[in-house]
Amino acid sequence: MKRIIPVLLTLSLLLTIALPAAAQTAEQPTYGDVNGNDKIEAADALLVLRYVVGKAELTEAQQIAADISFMFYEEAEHKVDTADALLILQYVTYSGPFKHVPPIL
Ligand SMILES: [Ca+2]
Repeated sequence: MKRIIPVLLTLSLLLTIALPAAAQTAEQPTYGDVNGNDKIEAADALLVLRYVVGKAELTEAQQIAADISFMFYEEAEHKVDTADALLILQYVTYSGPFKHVPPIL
């Protein structure tokens, strides 16, 4: 059971990512796409890190898009932190919880 939860969460994240941009609203941002350019990339992780150290501002929708670690780790808090940046980078590099997930693009 412990192994299936990360798989289900990963699939949930991928389904969210795969939704067409037109179907999304400000209340439903794409998880991981913090800068809103319809791509999940290292630039999103960098934006999260800049926010964490106070060098960038994030809108409420961007904070929702950035706050993903709670989906993977029970102990994660609902706040934007370095764990979120790490998960975005792991998604980009198909490592960590994404290492068995085939590329969707
Ligand atoms: Ca992006």
